[in-house]
Amino acid sequence: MSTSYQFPADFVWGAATAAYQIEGAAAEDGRKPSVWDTFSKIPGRVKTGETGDIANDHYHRVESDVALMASLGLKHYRFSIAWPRILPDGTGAVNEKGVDFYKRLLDSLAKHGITPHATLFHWDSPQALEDRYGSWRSRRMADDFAAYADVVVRRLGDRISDWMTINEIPCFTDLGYGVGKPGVHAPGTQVAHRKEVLQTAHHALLAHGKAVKAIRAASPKPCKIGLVDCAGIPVPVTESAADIAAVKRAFQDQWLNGMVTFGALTGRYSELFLTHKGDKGEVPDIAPGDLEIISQPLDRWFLNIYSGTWVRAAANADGYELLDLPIGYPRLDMPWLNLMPESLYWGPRLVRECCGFQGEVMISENGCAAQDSINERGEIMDLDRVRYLRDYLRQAHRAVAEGYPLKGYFVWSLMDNFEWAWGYAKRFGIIYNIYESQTRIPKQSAKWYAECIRQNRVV
Ligand code: GCO
Repeated sequence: MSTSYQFPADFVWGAATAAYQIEGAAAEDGRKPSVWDTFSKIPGRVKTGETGDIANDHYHRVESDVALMASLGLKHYRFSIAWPRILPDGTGAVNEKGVDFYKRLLDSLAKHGITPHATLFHWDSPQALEDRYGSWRSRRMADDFAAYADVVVRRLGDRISDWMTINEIPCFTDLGYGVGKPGVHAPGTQVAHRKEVLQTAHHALLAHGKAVKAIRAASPKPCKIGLVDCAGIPVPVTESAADIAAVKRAFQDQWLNGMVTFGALTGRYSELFLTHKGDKGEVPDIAPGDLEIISQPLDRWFLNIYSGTWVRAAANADGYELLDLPIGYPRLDMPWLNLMPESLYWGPRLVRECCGFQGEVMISENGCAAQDSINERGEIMDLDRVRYLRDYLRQAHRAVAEGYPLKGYFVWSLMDNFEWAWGYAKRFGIIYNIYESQTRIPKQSAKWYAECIRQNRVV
């Protein structure tokens, strides 16, 4: 069985996108700016000078995009809801026209038998809240996010039972706020001390916890809820007992794992995080009861995994060593996209073994940018992406085969889109987009992925 890479019958095969990266229609039907609208218009912040004003024009092409998904045999679709489309001022009056857009999307998905997985926040916070109180720098953001979650679930909860609260907390906190220099993601703020950066992550975790409660209270039907984590994944150089023990130590303090993964799943920031950051005065202020709110029981834990870090045991105080990559290490088309398929196996395993999480784990993003081109027959033969996806999915299969609770996989991304500070220069889609004409062309990887879905195995 295991060599045919067959998945269990109920394995979730999907594709993912995010609102600001595909929707466009940035000023239409009552939507007001998000911090990404503001940030992308500041010269130099996006390498190509581009914005998400039009993006994939998905707002006007929902029906044909969903039909295209259906033609690939996709049964699950992860997308995000734009807070400033629903609540243009961040709080207060609801923009029902914005809600209607998501109803159109959801009805279209239902028509094609595709299950929606909705992310409430994928980085596009309302500019109004940035102007009012500095968005994530304030605890008020957590309450306003929970109120927004309530509004969405009351209106769309009859059509959605799979919820993701927040996508990748480190990417809009740690990358949104810089010490001594502006953050490289929106809002692109400069702060004086790293503690202030970690404080924004703490507020985002509070927002997650409060939103979980709000979703459960407002949902008209049973639903499953999780947080989308981009945990740093340490991978043992050898699968020896010593290196595996080292990896479990390292998992505690890779990037913001010590806060996000451990805070939400165990109700405590990890011991190594507190030691390392405490020494430098970087641990955020934590009010009594905060970690209780942050660690709401969850049905699912979502991991966005693209790469990892090789680790080995070491005779130092931490018990591990993170290894540098040699020059020439295989990499896809991003500086950080080092080929490390084993990360897809170790992610689900470490969440279970280090945090004791007993719920379902899903890979909510995995994929790669590649230097795609159209050949004379009009095809995109992205064999590098097929190679990448196949290697990673085989490791996902290993996790399932060994009994780790990996229940699903969403490829990033359904189609090429606005890649944040890189603009449209980086293509992550399994569907190619010609932006000038908004023509969608399934790449070879899409055809390959469709066959995986059809056979329910890695082909
Ligand atoms: C991510 C983001 C995506 C990116 C992708 C490639 O969650 O980092 O969810 O929006 O486009 O990861 O960098």
